[in-house]
Amino acid sequence: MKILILGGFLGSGKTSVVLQLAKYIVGDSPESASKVVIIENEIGEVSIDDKMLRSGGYEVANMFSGCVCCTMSGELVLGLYNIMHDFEPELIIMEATGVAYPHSIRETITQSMSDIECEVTCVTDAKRWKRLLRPMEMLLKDQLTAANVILINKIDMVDDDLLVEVEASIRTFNDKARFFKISAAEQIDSKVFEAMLGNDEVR
Ligand SMILES: Nc1nc2c(ncn2[C@@H]2O[C@H](COP(=O)(O)OP(=O)(O)OP(=O)(O)O)[C@@H](O)[C@H]2O)c(=O)[nH]1
Ligand SMILES: [Mg+2]
Repeated sequence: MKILILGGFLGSGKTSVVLQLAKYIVGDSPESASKVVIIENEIGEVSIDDKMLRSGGYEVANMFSGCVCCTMSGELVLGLYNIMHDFEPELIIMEATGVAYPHSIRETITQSMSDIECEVTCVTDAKRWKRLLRPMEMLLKDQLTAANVILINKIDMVDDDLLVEVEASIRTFNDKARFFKISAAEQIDSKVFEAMLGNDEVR
């Protein structure tokens, strides 16, 4: 079984990407929605994201009482075992909170569950990157270094010069990941999803 962790700062576009990815995997056969379980780790109230995902017929599990990267790592492992037992999905997609450290989420999972394959995608917000970088550097750095795929999102909101600048800045934190510039407000290319799922060979 495989788990795809989506990290990235608050409002960077994680849910927008998850929605399209889930649709891409399920395709035109709604019965195959059962192959995918989506975990939304949000701190606080019942979320709109959650309602939106459920309306697509997906199985959505919530982890609300804290952040899975730190206070809830035990619950995360337990939750994953329960999901594997109850649903036997081929894929779990986990949207981490915007302030989560995906690096430690991956460590928790790989250390305690040897039979699970872990992919990490980081969603970044091209529009707000420069503004967030200084105050959030430690967090953004961790989110980026943990990732095998980095999405530079919201390219519809920036001009080409700024995009070049933002990409160069992001690459100083991780130049090994696969990079894709996207707008999750529009149709995302299938090659992006295949890379996120680790289905293409090039790394
Ligand atoms: N213009 C534009 N807006 C976008 C894009 N991607 C996401 N948005 C908008 O940005 C806002 C945040 O997107 P979400 O997908 O909810 O982001 P998120 O990372 O899941 O947010 P949190 O879960 O709250 O951390 C929403 O209003 C989206 O419609 C994009 O590529 N272009
Ligand atoms: Mg979200």
